[in-house]
Amino acid sequence: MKKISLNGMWAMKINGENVYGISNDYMPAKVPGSVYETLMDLGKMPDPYYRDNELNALKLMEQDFTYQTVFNLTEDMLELDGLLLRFDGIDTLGGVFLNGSSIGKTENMHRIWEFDIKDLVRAGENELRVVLYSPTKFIKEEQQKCYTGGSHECMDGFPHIRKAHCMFGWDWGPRLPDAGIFRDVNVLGIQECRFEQVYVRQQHKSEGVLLDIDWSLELFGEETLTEVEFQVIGPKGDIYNQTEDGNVLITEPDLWWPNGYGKQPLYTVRGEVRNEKGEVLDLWEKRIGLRTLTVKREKDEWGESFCHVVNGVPVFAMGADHIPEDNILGRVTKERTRALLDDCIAANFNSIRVWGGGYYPDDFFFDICDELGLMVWLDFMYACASYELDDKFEANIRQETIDNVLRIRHHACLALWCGNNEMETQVQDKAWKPSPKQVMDYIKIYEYIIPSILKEYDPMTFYWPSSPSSGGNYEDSWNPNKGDTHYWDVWHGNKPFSEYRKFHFRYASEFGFQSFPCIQTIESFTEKKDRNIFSRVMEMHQRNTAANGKILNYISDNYLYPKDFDHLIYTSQLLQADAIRYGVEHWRRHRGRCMGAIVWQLNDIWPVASWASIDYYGRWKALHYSEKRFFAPIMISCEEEGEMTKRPHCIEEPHDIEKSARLNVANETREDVTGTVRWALRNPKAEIILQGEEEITVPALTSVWLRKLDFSSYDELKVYLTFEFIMDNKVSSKGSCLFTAPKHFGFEDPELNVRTEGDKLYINSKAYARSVEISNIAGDLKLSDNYFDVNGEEICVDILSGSKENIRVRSVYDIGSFM
Ligand code: BMA
Repeated sequence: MKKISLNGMWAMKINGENVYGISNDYMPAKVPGSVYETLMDLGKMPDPYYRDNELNALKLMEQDFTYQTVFNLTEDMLELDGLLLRFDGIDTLGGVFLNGSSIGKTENMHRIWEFDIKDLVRAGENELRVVLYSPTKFIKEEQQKCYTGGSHECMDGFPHIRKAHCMFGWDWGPRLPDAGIFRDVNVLGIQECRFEQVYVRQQHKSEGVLLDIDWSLELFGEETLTEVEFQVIGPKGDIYNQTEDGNVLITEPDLWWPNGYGKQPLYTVRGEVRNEKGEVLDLWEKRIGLRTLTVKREKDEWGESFCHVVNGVPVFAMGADHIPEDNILGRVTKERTRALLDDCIAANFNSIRVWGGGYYPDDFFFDICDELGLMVWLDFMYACASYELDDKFEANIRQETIDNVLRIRHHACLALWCGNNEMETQVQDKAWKPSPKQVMDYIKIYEYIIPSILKEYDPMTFYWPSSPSSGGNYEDSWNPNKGDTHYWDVWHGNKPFSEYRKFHFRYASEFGFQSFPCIQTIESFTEKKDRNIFSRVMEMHQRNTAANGKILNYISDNYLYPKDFDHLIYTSQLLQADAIRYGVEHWRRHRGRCMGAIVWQLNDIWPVASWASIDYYGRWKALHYSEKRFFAPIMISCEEEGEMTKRPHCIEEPHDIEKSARLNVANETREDVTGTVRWALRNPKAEIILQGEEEITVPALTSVWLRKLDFSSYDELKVYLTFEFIMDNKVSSKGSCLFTAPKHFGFEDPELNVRTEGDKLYINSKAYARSVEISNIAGDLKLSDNYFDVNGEEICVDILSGSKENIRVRSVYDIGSFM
């Protein structure tokens, strides 16, 4: 097959008067690219992420746009049996014109569009035009014809268009429904035939892994004799050929594992179709990983399990929910995605859930997840809405499903396909006022159309109808003891962190807590006068209307009133880290009953206050460092009782309360581990009052409880507990806990200081310093650890990247000290 790339500089114009007063002349535009990207590159439009620039950028989308290019074809191309124009992604509503004739329409950004151009092209120059129609006008018009409801932060009518929903706004995202040609454009020249599809099915047997390769060809010319041959190249370059029955047997297979459980070897499967003359007509090449991967759902004493099983091993899923990495799609690059996913590995993730309100990620996203060992829970792109199914919509989403299943199914990382985000529960609860037909349409789409396509195209991958769900059919959807759960009572429901302990979900696929990004990120979209969380600009960058109130409310429960804006940001990040740690540690302590903790959310689409652990610029919030600790394969944690759980308000009539600690060590590796648990009860100066230690063995893939320690006779305002797990003379995991809210603890000034020696930082404290933050003025510091506790000692951390200049430290002690 011949491929002529049409990527490069095209021309683009705005059709009509626009908010920026830009003329209707053609201007140079990059393809792949978008309207916003082009106008920003040319300096014709200000950055829509700055202050409230979003508002004008949204108005611009009421226009239509024309993209135009000219490409050359040679005589010999014209002689080929098939000529196709292929768009890997158009956003979204397009009319495609070749040499003045209409060749088709596009109406779904999630699909691949191919047009037969054989009879329309000529040797020499050919003119290609793509007109992109206003997405905002379209949804408005369609909504008038038929009501479909959905998330209130998103624009009315968004379910009518197959375009990343969050481009129309979300509770963490702006309304910037850009338009463009966002993936590759090619002319494909086909001689005789091409691969229509190739499916590699694995059978894990005692003699090795048998690859059963199923393929089909799409014919363009006369039917001729062809030969199809496959070969597999192992991770060390070893070659495996097909046996007579067409299968390939991999003896001594090197299995693929999620991060933390083993390595990620990848095998390349290469196929060729040749004609009688031996000419190669088409090539197919993909990398696969040898593994079995499914979800175990078995009745047990608590309900029904929900757990990834990889190569027979039950895996506790640890990770976060992924949203699109940028509203301007052209800014999502392989390098940026790799940096984000590397950060997931740095925080000990083994999983990631791609949330259904965005778009199906690029191939490189899945390639990187294959390489890093991140299991992908992949939602189909439907979220928080009700959809109206008619013949046209059905045909459209059928092809969308087929395109994406064919594109993604071979990836080792693909753990699960999921029908949608939160729709089973929301349609059932009539959250968006679905019509009775829409309630039925829901079942038709997610429990018939999509699964029947998967049965045909990817029967080996587990399918789950919705997240959350207990298995579908609107049955028991909220059951915490069955299927996966989204738990939002902490945060949306204003419940205290300890509420997490009331639940032992089988798999928590969403739970989250918001925070503000760090000051440097806030500076990127504000002027000095905006830097107050209730300013108009800050509120434009806080899309969950109740959120600022919630943050302040949770601060009042936990911390002293922060002395300034910068300490408010810091405190919000500590709260976020505290909250999520509270949940995850609890669920890991109950490994076996709970088998997944996927934090809402990993990343941001623009600079904003949100649930993300990594902000838009890739800066780690306190939560991400905390994730590194509480997702560590071997983790010690403490289930404490104290004022927060027994007497949350100090004005209650005085009564004795339990102050106790139950330590637990969780081992998420495939080996048993033996080590020493050491604990110490300390005063605010970090001096030890009482201590103990115990040697324990934690069997592989379990968690082990230690006996309860009772400290009820001590003053909760003056003691705290430190604990660590030591293996081979090294502390592998540690932590500390208070028996009162941090706001009421009698902290003493730790007189923190920091010194740099090469790539190391030494942090020194004279007393208990809780949640020590190390930062620099540039806001570019990445460390081996941060936001940790220092117990009147010196702690060393590695500088992984960033400037060593102007480094500062602070701790909880500083939040409320106005002196
Ligand atoms: C979840 C998600 C998102 C949303 C988040 C925070 O339910 O599925 O729709 O952004 O909550 O509210």
